[in-house]
Amino acid sequence: MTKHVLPAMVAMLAMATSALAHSQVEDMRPADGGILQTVEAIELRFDAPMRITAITLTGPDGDMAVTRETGLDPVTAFRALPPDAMPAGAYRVDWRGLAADGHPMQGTFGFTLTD
Ligand SMILES: [Cu+2]
Repeated sequence: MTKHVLPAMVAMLAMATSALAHSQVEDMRPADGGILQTVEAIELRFDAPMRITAITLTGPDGDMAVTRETGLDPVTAFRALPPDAMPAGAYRVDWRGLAADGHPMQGTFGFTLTD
């Protein structure tokens, strides 16, 4: 039984530390799991500046071009534009970034476009 105490404490400490240290995603648009007819922009919000190093949009037919409005500076609000023509279907956004503390971060979310 005591064997399990230390790993649990380490895990709790790690969670507390990362919660303080990392820039965290606060919000994303479209919402994860959202069902929409159109998408005007892909937006990410962070509680501390994040340098987004890569963002990809995968649609029902594969990779799609994304136009960054936000450059490579660390930001709390990132914005990119999807292509004009987006077929109905399932989409996934994958991003990578560097948090304010220098740690690499990544995230994924998805949405569905209807006709
Ligand atoms: Cu960190």
